[in-house]
Amino acid sequence: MKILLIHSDFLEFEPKTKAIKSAEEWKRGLERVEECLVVFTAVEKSDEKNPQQAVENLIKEVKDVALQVNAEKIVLYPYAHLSKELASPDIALSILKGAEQKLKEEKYKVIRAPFGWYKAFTVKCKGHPLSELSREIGVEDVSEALKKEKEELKSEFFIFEPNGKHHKIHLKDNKVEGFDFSKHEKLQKFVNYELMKSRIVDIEPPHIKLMRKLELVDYEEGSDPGNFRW
Ligand code: A3G
Repeated sequence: MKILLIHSDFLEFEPKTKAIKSAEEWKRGLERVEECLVVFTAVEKSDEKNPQQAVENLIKEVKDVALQVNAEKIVLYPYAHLSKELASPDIALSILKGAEQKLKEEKYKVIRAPFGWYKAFTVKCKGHPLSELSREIGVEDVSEALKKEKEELKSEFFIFEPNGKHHKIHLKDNKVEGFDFSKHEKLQKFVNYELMKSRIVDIEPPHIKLMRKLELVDYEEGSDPGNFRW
């Protein structure tokens, strides 16, 4: 994704003609936004690999600049002309909508200029050193992220006795070694379950997409990676 950030006294835009069939509806004519950070955004093909991370990385950059220039209002402006390798309109729009929602959740005022139009616009750049910035935002392939996680995850298992004695156990030839389970049949079943079955996630489970699409569950940014917010 490539973005151009302009800290502005005002932005005026007016959708003129639809550039694509799936252009969003717009009935309001000319729109004027005072005191804002305008984020001209071209979503790129590479962002399709991991749209969720593209949203996260986009809002991180935007928040970073908004904080530095002390802007409370953000205009997300689809601007295809910053790249030659554009994402499909569907994905581009969903990433912009995702960023809009997340920034709103963080109490920014967000105006999203309509997607899929040729628009007339006037922008008054403030002209201070941080008022014109550009950023290139990359994403990591989902499968690469999972691969990394797989490489980093290494589990060790121990059985602790009430008296504090502990035994490191491990799997060898599909048998658990390191503890005598002869008097602990149920514990053995439990340990087998924990150790035999691969607990490493190697593909994204299919329900994740559905849960996010239906907005039932998403990742909680305030916690360690991977924890859910319901
Ligand atoms: C304009 N200034 O750019 N990223 C951003 N916008 C996109 C993309 C993309 N990958 N694909 C389509 N119009 N659009 C006018 C939108 C955007 O509003 C663009 C219009 O569709 C035609 O490409």
